[in-house]
Amino acid sequence: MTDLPIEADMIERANAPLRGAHDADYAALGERLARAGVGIDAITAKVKAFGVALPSWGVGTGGTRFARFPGEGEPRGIFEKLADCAVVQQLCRATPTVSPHFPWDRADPAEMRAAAGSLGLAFDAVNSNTFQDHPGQPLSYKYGSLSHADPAVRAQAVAHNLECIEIGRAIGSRALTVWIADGTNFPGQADLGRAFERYLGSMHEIAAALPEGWRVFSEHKMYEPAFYSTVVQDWGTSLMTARELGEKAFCLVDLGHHAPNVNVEQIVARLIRAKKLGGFHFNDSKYGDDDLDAGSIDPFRLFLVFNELVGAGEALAALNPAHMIDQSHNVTDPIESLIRSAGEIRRAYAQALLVDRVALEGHQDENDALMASETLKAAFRADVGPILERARLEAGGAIDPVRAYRASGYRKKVAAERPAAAGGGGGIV
Ligand SMILES: [Mn+2]
Repeated sequence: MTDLPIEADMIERANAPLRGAHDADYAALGERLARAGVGIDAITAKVKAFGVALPSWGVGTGGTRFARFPGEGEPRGIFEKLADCAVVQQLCRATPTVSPHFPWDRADPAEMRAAAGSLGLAFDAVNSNTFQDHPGQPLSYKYGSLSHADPAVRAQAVAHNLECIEIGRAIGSRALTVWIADGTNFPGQADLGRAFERYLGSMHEIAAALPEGWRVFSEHKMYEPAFYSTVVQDWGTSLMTARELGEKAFCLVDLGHHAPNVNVEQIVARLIRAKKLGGFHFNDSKYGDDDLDAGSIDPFRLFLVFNELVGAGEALAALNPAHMIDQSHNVTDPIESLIRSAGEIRRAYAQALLVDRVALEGHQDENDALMASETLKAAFRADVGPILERARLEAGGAIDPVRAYRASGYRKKVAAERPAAAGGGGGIV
């Protein structure tokens, strides 16, 4: 039996007053799409099948680079994080999996798997953490981890990743995401070539330990905490890594891990072409690795990423990239922010499904730049809200999940049960 945090009839009660307007809006959008030869139910079915993993660290307050302001009722460990994730999933029905981070989420794996199962959740990729020192750890990562000059530190970092794989096996995961903070602050601090060679050597050891059917994702990030050079700084290095490691290794694109204005959708297109697109960390940013809610700053960019994914068709299906949210910040209720991100990611997907690809290709072939651009914009401008509502509703979720969440009183309830946490783990990943 399940121990779902939101009472089942609460969602129905929240939906009841919205149902009439939703039905009318869905019918109106259906009629409009039918005029363009698009069947709304087929789009809804695809959106309904699209899931994105929640980051375990995203249900806590991440903080800024300078300070952390704890929220009320923050989860104190993985089991309370799973309960919060279950709230998101119950209401939006778009987030059936959780991506855990170790050692932040360390607990008995059998209990983790059972708890997730009883909440209707499963686990997506496990994340290793060698970007900070942990209590009881013999050697420091201050000057790097998988690329450290000292083989003993590298061995410790490799061993941690192997442990993550073991935990992942036990909780039903099938992928490991590796992001390292290794790099330098000053020219000359490390040899750029030798540091990368050492990183590749460590990653070879990790890749060799992957069980059958597993993948390892290499996540790049341009800078921070290293400000002069980062060992895995961009998709070129990530692709070199994935190619060198072989068939189980892929690249993970975190939307916020690039220089401002970089054409991320083109990177996605290139990684699909290279058959090395492994997955995403969805979020949004204005300046750097801001980890803001997906689609909150530049929804058009999110749409353009999905346009590449949908446009890739069979090539993408073969890659089956992992969809994960990576966000964590300071000023909203994290559950509400995750609900919003899941909705915006599905929105971008639904809009991308509406692109008239035959027309687009025709305009491209005829060099009709204006009509090609307008064809994309027409899909982006479509209000697919009723489709998102219907996808949630049909799966037992809420028409308006944030409103239903607020009506549930969940935050108030957990605030009373969970004393204010001092730690909880950071979110700069
Ligand atoms: Mn990330």
